[in-house]
Amino acid sequence: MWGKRSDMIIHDADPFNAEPPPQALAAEAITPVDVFYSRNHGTIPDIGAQDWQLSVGGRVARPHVFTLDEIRQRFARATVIATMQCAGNRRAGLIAVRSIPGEDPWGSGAVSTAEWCGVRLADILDDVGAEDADGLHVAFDGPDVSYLANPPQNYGSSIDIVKARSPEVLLAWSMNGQPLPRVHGGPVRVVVPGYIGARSVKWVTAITVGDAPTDNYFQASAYRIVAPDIDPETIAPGDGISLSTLALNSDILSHRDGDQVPAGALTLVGYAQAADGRRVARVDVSTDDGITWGQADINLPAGRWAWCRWTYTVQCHPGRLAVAVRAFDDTAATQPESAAALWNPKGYLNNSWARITLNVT
Ligand SMILES: Nc1nc2c(c(=O)[nH]1)N[C@H]1C(S)=C(S)[C@@H](COP(=O)(O)O)O[C@H]1N2
Ligand SMILES: [Mo]
Repeated sequence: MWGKRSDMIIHDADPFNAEPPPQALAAEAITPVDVFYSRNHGTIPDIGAQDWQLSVGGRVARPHVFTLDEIRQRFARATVIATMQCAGNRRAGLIAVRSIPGEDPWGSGAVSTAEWCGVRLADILDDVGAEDADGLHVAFDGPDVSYLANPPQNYGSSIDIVKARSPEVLLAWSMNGQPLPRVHGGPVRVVVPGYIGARSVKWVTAITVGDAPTDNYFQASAYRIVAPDIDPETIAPGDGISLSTLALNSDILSHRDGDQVPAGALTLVGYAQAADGRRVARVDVSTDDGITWGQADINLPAGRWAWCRWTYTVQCHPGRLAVAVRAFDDTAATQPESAAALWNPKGYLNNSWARITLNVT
């Protein structure tokens, strides 16, 4: 489906929602396109590169409608290696604490890394003479209509003007050196490194500078952290805490909970990603459920916005091996221990310690 590997875990066929098995993510620093997770809220549009248009307006001096040719010709090309992560990544860990009706049980695979190429959003904003006052927001609209929204509406989202003008934020038309595939937002999508995937609007057709976040359902009602005692059916626009930056996170990709492994040398592989462009300073692995810890080997990330991969080898004996992983960033911040401490009614941003139990035989 959609050019993906046949072993993808399909949560829904339409809207298409699928994640790779974690072992497939473990293999490479840059995720192959056929492995990259995909998250959609409506039917995937079919827009030809020649037909695509982007209208930029709102608080700008010279509103303008761009074609892809114009964007390619007039602006400098920019490339960023960035890890995209859905706010619902690792939701299954929250569901294990308490059920989350109506939301897909994403496992470890709603996170992937690509080399994105296009132009800087900042250059487009400069070109149209966007206002630059504090507190402005830049809204993105996609053409895909979501019947999961209340009321049904096109997919949209917004980010603050400071992030929008940061050099890592792109309008991308290529992914890993190929034209951006339709399922990932081709011909052109927004890529907002460091923010939840929901802000990286696909098939973007309108950009609007305004003095408040967009009132689109996916900004005003979804992708917000709501208190554990609130019934999500009763959430009104503006309730809860709006999500932007991802949290420091890490996970085990090479093995899954309950896997059987032979006694002897065991090598675990995973990733860690720091929040907001910070660095991963250390990754700790425990094989006694968090009592003692050893340090994993960490590979230099492919860039400031990319995950950092780690490996850890341990000699193991027959029995039960309770593995836990936690990362530290360069401010010494670390991950919360328990998923229960993070449980929220929509199941977002689980960045608790990664934990699996292996059966060593
Ligand atoms: N137009 C549009 N953009 C969208 C979405 C969508 O449903 N429609 N889903 C968002 C979410 S929640 C995520 S996590 C990422 C997923 O991007 P991918 O499918 O390329 O992995 O796209 C975001 N952009
Ligand atoms: Mo997402």
